[in-house]
Amino acid sequence: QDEKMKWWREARFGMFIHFGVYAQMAGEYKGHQQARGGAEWIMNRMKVPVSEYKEVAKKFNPVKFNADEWVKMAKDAGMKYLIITAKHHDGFALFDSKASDWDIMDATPYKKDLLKPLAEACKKYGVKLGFYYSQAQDWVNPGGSAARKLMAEGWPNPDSTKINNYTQEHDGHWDPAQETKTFAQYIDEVAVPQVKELMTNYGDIAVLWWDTPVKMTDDAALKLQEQLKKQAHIITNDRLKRPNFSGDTKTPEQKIPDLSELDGKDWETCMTMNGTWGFRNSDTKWKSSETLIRNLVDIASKGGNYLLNIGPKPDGSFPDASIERLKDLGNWMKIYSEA
Ligand code: JFZ
Repeated sequence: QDEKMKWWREARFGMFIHFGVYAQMAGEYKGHQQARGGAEWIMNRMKVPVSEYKEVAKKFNPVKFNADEWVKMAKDAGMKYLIITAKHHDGFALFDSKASDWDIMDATPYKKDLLKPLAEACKKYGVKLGFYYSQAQDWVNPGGSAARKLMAEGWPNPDSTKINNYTQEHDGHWDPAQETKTFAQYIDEVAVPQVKELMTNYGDIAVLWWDTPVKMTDDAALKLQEQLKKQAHIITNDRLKRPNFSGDTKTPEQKIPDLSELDGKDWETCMTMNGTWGFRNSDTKWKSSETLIRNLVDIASKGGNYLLNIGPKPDGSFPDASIERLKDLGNWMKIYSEA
């Protein structure tokens, strides 16, 4: 246990990457801005029907994606690991999955596994690779769960009352296509096989980052956990299922705990550079480089790790504001590692 945590405890700094079809929408639907939440939530917040969201995927073509560039930017900023959304709540797999057609191979014009080159680049540059996998919420693969959110007021759909009532009666779902299978079927037919793919096809995986265990059962959690045995040293967070599945690390979100809140468990603060995890054109509320450096120092001094997010643009490049901040962090790191 202590042995597998060794690199993580020394790492201090990692890169989070939220990338998927939502980047293509960038916080806007039919000319309306999403009112609340991260742009990666647009499908749920604005109740985009499954068929329409699949149409958006047909435009998702991240031709400027360059794995070496991404990993070098992380490494030059002083980051020791990288965690990418292999699948977020929209259920879209950024990798070649045999378990679902809702993946980058079959649903987009790009038709290349994005995680393969990323895994190779991580290996090449000595950056640890982790996968974020939304195990419970999946708004496209039938049977996945959906957090109950009312329709965003920013999208004045004339049917919003009807749709809101529908979501209340259908466990958060807004499209009948989401419910043609049971949650247990979704777990067996999509989640478990996909986690197996992630654990088998990409070499050494350092972290599995679970999220939002909406409707999770012990049975589902056990089956998913079983797949992790293929990676002897994998570290997991505490979001697989509560209670009983506490994982190795806890992940306070967007906040740095006070010393008095720490209980000896390993922890990692994940944070955005602006106000969204997934790319959003209109979000220009960037934290200053100085703030990010202070956060890193604060977190490191308390024994935690800082997982700082990038939301790449739909073409696969990083926003300029993010690149600038990564450079500033890297320069600061260089000065203080040589001193
Ligand atoms: C989740 C996701 O819903 C979100 O899109 C993003 O991926 C983020 C990193 O994780 O959001 C959460 C999860 C947990 C809490 C808050 C937001 N929490 O524990 O307060």
